[in-house]
Amino acid sequence: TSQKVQVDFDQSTGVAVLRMQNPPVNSLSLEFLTEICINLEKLEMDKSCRGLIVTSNRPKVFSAGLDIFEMYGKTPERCAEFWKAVQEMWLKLYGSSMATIAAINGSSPAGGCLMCMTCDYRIMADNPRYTIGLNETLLGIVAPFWFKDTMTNTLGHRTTELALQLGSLYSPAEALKIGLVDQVVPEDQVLTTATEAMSKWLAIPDHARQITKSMMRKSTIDRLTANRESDIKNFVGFVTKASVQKSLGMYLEMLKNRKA
Ligand code: CO8
Repeated sequence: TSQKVQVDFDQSTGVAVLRMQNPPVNSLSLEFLTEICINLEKLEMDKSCRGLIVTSNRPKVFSAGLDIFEMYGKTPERCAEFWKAVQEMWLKLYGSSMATIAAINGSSPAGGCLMCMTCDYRIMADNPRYTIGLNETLLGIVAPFWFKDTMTNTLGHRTTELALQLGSLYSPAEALKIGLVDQVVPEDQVLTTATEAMSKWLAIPDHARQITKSMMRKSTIDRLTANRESDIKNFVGFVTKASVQKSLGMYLEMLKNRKA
């Protein structure tokens, strides 16, 4: 464990809890993503670790998604390195052989929503101020195909079509209704509910659950694995465009003004 990622592993249950703590809003920077990946790899290699609960140690926010500053005013080389780390995080989580549960104790836009959708099961706090969704279009950017695939696998084609084009951010109740989360519980019960749910997942023989999970997700994972380089090129080309930089600048300005 380290500064931005706190991992507590319970030997007796085989369940690890990974808490994100990258102030103020757990935005996914290159450094933070790298730390998350290192911790995921360690847990994945530990055969006694069968379940993973991902949650936030920050108030009100699960994760604000990708760090917008990693996409704003950066060199193409740096953008490429950043994007590779985003891919890596997704590949590790979506392909994890552990049973994974997102304990969503705050807002979770864009990359934060992606993280949640990589998990096998999602539990969200019932606070109506929290939102979750892939809001990329609101920033003038486009969710990559594997974000889209992950959402399609979760919600189905039509709901994803609406959600992605409109950049919809859903309240917990709305998210439950469309199946973006599986359970909504009082805020102080998110983690205990996740722990209870995990025991159900771990009651299934690991090998049968793992092979089934892989069967459901393999084609989606293979699609990115086979196209990582072109996906990086595409991201760098898109995000460094003057028009996209302008959109991101305006969005950052909006975030700042909204506060005042
Ligand atoms: N990246 C960097 N900084 C951020 C981000 C972010 N994603 N989100 C918030 N911050 C900053 C804010 O600007 C603010 O900075 P400062 O204190 O210097 O003014 C600080 O964090 C705190 O933010 P708030 O005051 O807004 O905190 P709140 O608790 O009121 O709200 C929210 C928290 C709900 C998370 C809110 O900050 C928010 O909505 N943030 C924006 C989230 C967002 O839209 N993220 C999208 C990122 S893009 C992405 O993840 C996928 C991109 C896919 C690539 C597409 C291909 C090109």
